[in-house]
Amino acid sequence: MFLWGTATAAYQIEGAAQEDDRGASIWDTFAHEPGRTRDGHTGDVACDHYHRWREDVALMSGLGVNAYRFSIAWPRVQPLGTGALNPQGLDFYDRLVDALCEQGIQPVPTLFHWDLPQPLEDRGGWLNREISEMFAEYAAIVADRLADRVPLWITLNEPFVHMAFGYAMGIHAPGQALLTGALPSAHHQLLAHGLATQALRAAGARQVAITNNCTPVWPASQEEPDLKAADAYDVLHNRLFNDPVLIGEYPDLSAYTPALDFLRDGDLQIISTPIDALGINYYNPTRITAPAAEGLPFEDAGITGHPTTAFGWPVVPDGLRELLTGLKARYATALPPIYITENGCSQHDVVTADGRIEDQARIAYLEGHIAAMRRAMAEGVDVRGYFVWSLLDNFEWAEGYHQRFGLVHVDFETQRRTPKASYAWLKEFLEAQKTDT
Ligand code: IFM
Repeated sequence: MFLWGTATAAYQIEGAAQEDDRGASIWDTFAHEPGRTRDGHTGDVACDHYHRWREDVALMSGLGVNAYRFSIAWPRVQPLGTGALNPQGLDFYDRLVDALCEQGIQPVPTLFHWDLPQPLEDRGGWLNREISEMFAEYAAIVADRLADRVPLWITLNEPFVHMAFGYAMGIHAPGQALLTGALPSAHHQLLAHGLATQALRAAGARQVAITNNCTPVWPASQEEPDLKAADAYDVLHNRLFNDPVLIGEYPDLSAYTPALDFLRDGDLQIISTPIDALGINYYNPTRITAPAAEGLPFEDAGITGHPTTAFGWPVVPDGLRELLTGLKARYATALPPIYITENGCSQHDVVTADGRIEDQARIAYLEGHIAAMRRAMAEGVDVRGYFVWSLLDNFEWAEGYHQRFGLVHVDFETQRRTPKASYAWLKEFLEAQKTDT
């Protein structure tokens, strides 16, 4: 069965940041530091999903999706990140999973979507190799409870973004600006993925995946310096996270680091523990040119000539086909089935006087990207599911509540949910899929 779903993440929707013995995460700390997020927004309340989850499950049921990708907040399950578990945290996800199953919606949990327990950050965060083992311990705890009802598990969400924004540039939690010094955080996340894959299997999980956000990289010209810069960017954004998982080796990282001194014997075998699927998040391609000054070996050249989202991201649906066929060409038989675990756009949504949200640009975005995914499938890429980012407008990290990605509008004053025109469009689209098959 092809999975059609929506996606969310714990810190972006749950709220209830201090309830039922949830521990603090790095995002609680970061968002409360002055100047870190736009207008000082935090996820303290977010969409209040922790209390309104029944309504949100009903929205998905009304939409007609057969899958839901959500993330589990590690600090809810283990407030200190290791050791004692918090039964109330596990109970929350247990109830959610039951409610989804009752509605015929397959739960697809992600174990880490950037909300590291703060006590683990105090021990070095992902720069500390030991966190990888703690992550596997946490994965086993969650799977012991849920694996009987959860067929597909995702270990990490977008380790590239967590490394680049969180540890290299400091624009996401934990706010470190280490530039290439951030690379160990990538390795330790990947090691955590491998160890967790093994722990999940031992605890009865049937299928395990990792979600990488990938981008087709376009050189700004066919001149040698631009080609070289584009290759360096492809290494950092895509291959650093796909190669070790799928083929058990790192790409050439010499443009970034003289030595992989974080790598130990046996690590790559663990990281390349076979997975059952690869999650891909796609938003846009990236155009790269040679750097004008010393520093990183590439520069973002920007993409013009395409519509843009409210974030200013170029809308290039065929980039999804290009990405998927490119992955197949590169990894061939090492490429497992793919799930598009996120795709969607922020728009300047307007609520009309009679309360409607006519987000036609979002409909065009989704229609175009689904068509591009289907072209890739026709070219032989094995895609098994597509998840819209996102079910609800939510806390968009450093942008706070200023970027709206939802199929459902959220009034953050009242928590009122209003399905947008894109929700009605997707509902009709999904109904048509049922009659087509
Ligand atoms: O909101 C994020 C999500 O948490 C991870 N992928 C990209 C989305 C839009 O920026």
